[in-house]
Order: sequence, then C-alpha cells, then structure tokens
Amino acid sequence: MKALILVDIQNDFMPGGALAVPRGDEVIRVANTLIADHRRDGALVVATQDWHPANHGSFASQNEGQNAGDLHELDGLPQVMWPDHCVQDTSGADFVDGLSLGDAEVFRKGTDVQVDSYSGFFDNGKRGATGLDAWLKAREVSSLTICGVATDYCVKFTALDARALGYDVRLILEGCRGVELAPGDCARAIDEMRAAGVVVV
Ligand code: VGL
Ligand code: ZN
Repeated sequence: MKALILVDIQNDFMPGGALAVPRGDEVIRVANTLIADHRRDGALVVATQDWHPANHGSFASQNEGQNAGDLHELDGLPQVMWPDHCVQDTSGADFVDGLSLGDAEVFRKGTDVQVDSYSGFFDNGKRGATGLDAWLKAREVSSLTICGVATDYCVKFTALDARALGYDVRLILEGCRGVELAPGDCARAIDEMRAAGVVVV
C-alpha cells in the first residue's frame, strides 16, 4: 500500500504567517495534485500538524534573552529558537484553506512543552511516537510520498525517520519549500535525504 504524507501545510508556515517559509504557498497546488492522484489510486493520505502549547519550549518568547533564529538548548537537546507558531486552536495552526485534505488522517506533533518534534513520527529526542508508524504499518503501507514544509526541518526529519523505519520514500521537490535560516540549508537537507535512500523527484 502507498501513502502520501503532507507535512505541516499550515497557515503559520505560509507567507504572512508567524514562521513564514518563503514561497511556502507554492506547495499547495502540488499537494492537491498529489492528493487527487493518491485518491484515484486508492492510496492513503495523511497530514502532519505542528501543534504547540502556547508556552512551548522551542519558542524564543519562553527563553530569557533568546531571539528567533538563535541556537539554544531545550531539555538537553540543541534547539533552534522559533517565533511563537502553530499554537493549538489558533488559526495559525489550521491547515491552509484550499488544501483538499478531505478525510486525511491527521497526526499532531510538538505537543510536549519540553521537546520539539520536527518528524511526523517521533519527537526530536525519540521520547515518544505520534502513532503514524503504527497507523501506516497496520495498513500495510510500505511506500511513502512526502511533500510540504519545511524542507530543512519537518520534511527532512520525517523523510529520514521514514527511511530508518523501512519505508520506501519519494520526496516531491516541487511540493516542498524550506526555511533556509542559513544559505544552503535546503540543499544540505536534500543531500542528507538522498544519502539515506530517499528518492528525490
Ligand atoms: C517546523 C520549525 C518549527 C516545520 C516546525 O514544520 O518544518 N519548523 N516547527
Ligand atoms: Zn514547530
């Protein structure tokens, strides 16, 4: 069985959002095409949703003296400081209008104040699972197609974990956009994914 994973296609990651990904809105059209293709083929559609409590530890606002973009630490792990984003039950955390999600299964992440969660499978400390792997395995999914935001964070870690968990993974590059905090971050992320066996299309 095949499944499509739509990574964090949420308002706060779109232009004008709290953690805007440059040209993030360009993934919507590609995502909708992929959703239609998957539905036509009887494949599954899954969406991940960044879903933080308002006092999440990855927010610069919660860390004295830190600014967005700084590299700090959270509960023993290196942690980039982010602007407040994707706060639970705010419009910024909503999926983008115009994304044809239909009955896609949604997996939320980043709910634990003490640890960030870039991957759709596990938090950054691998302390907890979202249930995505078990859900896919229960449906005998072996092949994943991934698109969304951000290439250099949540897309990358979702794809790498998927490879480590044994899935065949195809990344649709034109359906991804990155934060690019430092120039070259997206290119390096793509190299890392390729090196892990992700097929970049
Ligand atoms: C993301 C930074 C913080 C992402 C989520 O979706 O790539 N990046 N939270
Ligand atoms: Zn986040």
